[in-house]
Amino acid sequence: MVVRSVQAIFLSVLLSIGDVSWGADSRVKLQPLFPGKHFSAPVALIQRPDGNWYLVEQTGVVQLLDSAGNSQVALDITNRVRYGGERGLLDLALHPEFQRNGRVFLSYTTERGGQLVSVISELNSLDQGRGLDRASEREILTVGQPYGNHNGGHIAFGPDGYLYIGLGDGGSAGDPQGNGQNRLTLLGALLRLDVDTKAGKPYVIPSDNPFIRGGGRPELFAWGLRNPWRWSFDALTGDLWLADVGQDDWEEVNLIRKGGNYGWNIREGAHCYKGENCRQEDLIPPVAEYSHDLGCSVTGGFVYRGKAIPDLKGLYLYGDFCSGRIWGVRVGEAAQLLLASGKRISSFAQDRDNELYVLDYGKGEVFRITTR
Ligand SMILES: [Ca+2]
Repeated sequence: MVVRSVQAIFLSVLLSIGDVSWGADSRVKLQPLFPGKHFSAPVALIQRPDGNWYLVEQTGVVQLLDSAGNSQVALDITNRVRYGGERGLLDLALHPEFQRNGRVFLSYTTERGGQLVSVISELNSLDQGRGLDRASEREILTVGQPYGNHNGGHIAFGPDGYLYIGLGDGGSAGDPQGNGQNRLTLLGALLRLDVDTKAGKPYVIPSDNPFIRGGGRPELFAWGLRNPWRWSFDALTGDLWLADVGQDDWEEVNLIRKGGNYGWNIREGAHCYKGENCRQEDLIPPVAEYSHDLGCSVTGGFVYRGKAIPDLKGLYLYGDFCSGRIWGVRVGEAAQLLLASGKRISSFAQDRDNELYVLDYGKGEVFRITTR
């Protein structure tokens, strides 16, 4: 308890002087990307091929920003979005051929007939994306959410050109419906869809999805997840790194394999979730984990493939929403603390040069990760 209270004091000091890069062992620092700009509940930042940015506000707004920080509202769907807590507009993804076809994908929660629903939809950009056309929205997939939390919501295209979608276990606590281990639900899983269909269908199943011939929903790519909050493909190798938010004790980082079962709610991190003994075989353990002494909710980042910080090359960066700590890890090695930032890290972002950024949910700011 003594250790815990000392950490609590340390943390409160950090949070109160959050702009200071803290500690002699800090290996990076944060530099404002858009000085003076404060966004409302920022949860995602995506750079367009032309260098401009889309910043996603959880309330239901997408801001378009140029490199000088000039912003304009590209999309406002606040009237379609159910916002609050872990609900809201949660992500945006650009089609790999965005420059040619202007296709933009959204992920958000809404309410229908009194029930919370996750929506994955697509719309077209106008004027090379200066505006996103609300009227062109068409739905790709909807998934009912039994509780308000653990909605996942991250979407991204893989190097294979398919759309990946992360969904949480449906919520509450402890996964009362057992969705994580149920391959017949889309909840608690990472999905993979082919959205380049010509037959008028919103999507088709990629021919090598693991359950295309049975054994589970064919949309599933990996399963046994609790609440995947931010994941990414290594820009060099294509490896898929995913952060899965823990329940009571352990936050985890996973390297995702096709068809893999990541253990929830049998295990939390590398530990049995309840009791001392649990099934271990066929459950893929995390690459890294940390206890709730060091944070409370993991936010996944990216493998650093930029040039500005050679020291970080090949490290997977991730952070914690509550403590603001940022770590780096390589497979088979211990995680390294890079910075105790004091920020409420809601997301990381990667630019065209593979340099990395963090979003601070607390003050609504965006920071570039730089050398000390
Ligand atoms: Ca797990």
